[in-house]
Amino acid sequence: MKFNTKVIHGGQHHDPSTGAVMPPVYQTSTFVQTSPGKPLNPDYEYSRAANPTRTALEHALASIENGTRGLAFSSGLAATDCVLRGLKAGDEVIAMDDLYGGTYRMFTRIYKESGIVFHFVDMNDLEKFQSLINDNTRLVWVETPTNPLMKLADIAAIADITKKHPNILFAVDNTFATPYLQKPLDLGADIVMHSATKYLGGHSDVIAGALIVKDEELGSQLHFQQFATGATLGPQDSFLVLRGIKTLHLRVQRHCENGAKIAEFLLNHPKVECVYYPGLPSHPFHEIAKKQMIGGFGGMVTFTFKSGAKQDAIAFLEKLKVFTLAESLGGVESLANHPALMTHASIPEDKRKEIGITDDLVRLSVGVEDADDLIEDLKQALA
Ligand code: P1T
Repeated sequence: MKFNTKVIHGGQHHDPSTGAVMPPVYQTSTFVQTSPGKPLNPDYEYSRAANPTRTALEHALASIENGTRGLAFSSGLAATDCVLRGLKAGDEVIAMDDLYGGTYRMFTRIYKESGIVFHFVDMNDLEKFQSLINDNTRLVWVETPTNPLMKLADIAAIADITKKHPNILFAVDNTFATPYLQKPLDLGADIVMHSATKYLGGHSDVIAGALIVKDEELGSQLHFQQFATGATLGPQDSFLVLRGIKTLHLRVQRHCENGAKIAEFLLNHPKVECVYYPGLPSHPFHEIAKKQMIGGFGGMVTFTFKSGAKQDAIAFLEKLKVFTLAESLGGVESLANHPALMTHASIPEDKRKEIGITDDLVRLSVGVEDADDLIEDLKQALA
């Protein structure tokens, strides 16, 4: 199947008991057994291990990312946590130096405390990256494009390096790109992670996470971690994400069109200093974007003010009318965010400055409204 068919049919079956076209919300914690240890249906005994609505979503996830196994979690961070739980004290992780603030907080305040060593590096410096690999390296963690600076990493080039080291897993947070634009497993990554709260769900009505892998053994190990620790997605939320996936291709196409128009508008605005959008030829990683993001460059646009003033960013955000000032991204409605004060406040100020999350930096999640209305809104707020 082609991608646009997979989002609707991939891994899906009509409900065997009723013929329902959409999988019912199996709102049940447990399943009947006919004799001790003999469930009526051998696939289901307790919903932490498996639930049919979650299974339907997990099959869809595996299908759209070209994996063999999908796992649905109670949040994006729970999905990330599941991967990190496989590590022990002394193991080392090499991570991109620009990450969602919550991921950075988990790495530095939870796992660093338990003895795991983290190296944060710009993955575009492949020599520097390679020089950090040693016998203790177990995981390479990349976001591309990154949140919020829209940096890119060359997934295939990193996979070429990690493949030479059988003990290293290479994970890609594909939240910003979505599988409509970018398929990390095809490019050589071992694990794809999603905050399914974002584009997969697509309607700002659910918190969810996902892991997808190609290797079946790795899939079983991750499922065991998830089952044994418990951060599974409930049936109602699984249904919502599954429904979201069915229009992913339509939505992302429009997010890309609107994102490109807004990036262009901001680029030509006299009060705007820098625009970070991988679709712009001036973007430092535009060539990598053209190579690995197929069909568009997404709906996330970040920019700074010519004045460099935090107050200008705040005044702009307070004046928006169509864009909503809120954390999160990837929903049908346009959102605006001040990373330093909101989503990335958990990164210490000196670290934020070091990587470029300045106080005049604004991040836009461009929705699927009419682009003219969005541009008018930005115009009046900038004025
Ligand atoms: O919020 P949660 O579903 O747990 O996902 C965490 C997460 C992981 N990775 C990326 C790239 C993310 O953007 C997020 C969540 N981000 C926001 C809430 C935000 O506004 O940036």
